[in-house]
Amino acid sequence: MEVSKEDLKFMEVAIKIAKKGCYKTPPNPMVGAVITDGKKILSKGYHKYFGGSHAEIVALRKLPKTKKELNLYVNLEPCVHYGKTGPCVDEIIKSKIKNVFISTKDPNPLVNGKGIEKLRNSGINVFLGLMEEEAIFLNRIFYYNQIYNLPYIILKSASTLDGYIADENYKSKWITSKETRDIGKKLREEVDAILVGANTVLRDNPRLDRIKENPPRGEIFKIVLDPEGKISKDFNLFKKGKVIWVLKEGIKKGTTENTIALNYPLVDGTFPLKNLLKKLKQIGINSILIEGGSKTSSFFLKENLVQEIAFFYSPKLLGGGIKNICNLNLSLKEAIRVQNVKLKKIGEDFYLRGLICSLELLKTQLR
Ligand code: AOF
Ligand code: ZN
Repeated sequence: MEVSKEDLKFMEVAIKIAKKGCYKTPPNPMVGAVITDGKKILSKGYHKYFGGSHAEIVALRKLPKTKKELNLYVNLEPCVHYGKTGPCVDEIIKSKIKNVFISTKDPNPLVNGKGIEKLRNSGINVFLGLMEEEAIFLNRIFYYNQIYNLPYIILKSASTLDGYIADENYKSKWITSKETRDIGKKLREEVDAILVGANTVLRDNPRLDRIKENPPRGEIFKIVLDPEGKISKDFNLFKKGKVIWVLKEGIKKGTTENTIALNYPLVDGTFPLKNLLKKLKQIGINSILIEGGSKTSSFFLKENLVQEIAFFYSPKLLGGGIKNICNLNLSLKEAIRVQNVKLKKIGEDFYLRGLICSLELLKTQLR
């Protein structure tokens, strides 16, 4: 059987309904499932929230009785493991589904091809790779987490068109408009944690809260890189949520119920960032938004630990001041490539979103 235009259309629906789980499924992926009789959709389902039923099970439960052979479209390989729910593959095998269309393998080591193998071994036809790129893009945080076992990092900045986040004296606090800043704040809903350097805290005293919490997702983590222990618990960010206070070895700050202090050696002015990220992943942080400042952002970029950028630009020029990124001094040949770039206009301002992490690379890791 060849994959047809109709099949693509059904997978498009699966991906569209998967998005309904947006912000509620992490650390699980967004998954949608569509069951058809080959001509029309008989039932649909999506993974609604972390710990909830898997998409395929939701769709199977809603399926009307039929004697026909059925097709299933799902943007992630059905699971074979017992996690918070039972294996989807077993339920598919018990049903009338004879053809399963899947966008990509599940990189979760507990699944990773075993679902496809079990389906095939029980006589079900499996078609792999339908809308692969769209599916990886949708769940890029999940794929990155599973493949590299590190948190996915989004770097945010708000600057003038020539890349200045403040004037020389840090006097210009707001560069972009209120409307743009509110959109910037919504980025916090996409991630488990926000990371800033201590200087940003000392200068702006930000709260770093989400606009709205998103149960059953836990409270946001606020990570502060404070090598010299310059900040204190009087700052706003300690008022709500959980704080991870990263300090130079030897500097003591007490760990409380809502504050975890971590100590690392400082080499050339920076922490061993990859080790820190591994630790944060163990704590349960799968995605991080870096919200400043300039040096903090640049250290992560330098170590190739940033996967995505969200840059806001105001149509102004300063010609000098504090740059959004500094000290990288790359040659054009070494320049960090930004792909899948999307640009949106917000009033006078611009919102640019792009990937540093290559979808192609993630794709090759799945094979
Ligand atoms: C599916 N369908 O809708 C989703 C899947 O703890 P659990 O039982 O929810 O399992 C979570 C893992 O299952 C997750 O890491 C991913 O590998 C897979 N997600 N699989 O067949 C779904 N959400
Ligand atoms: Zn499942």
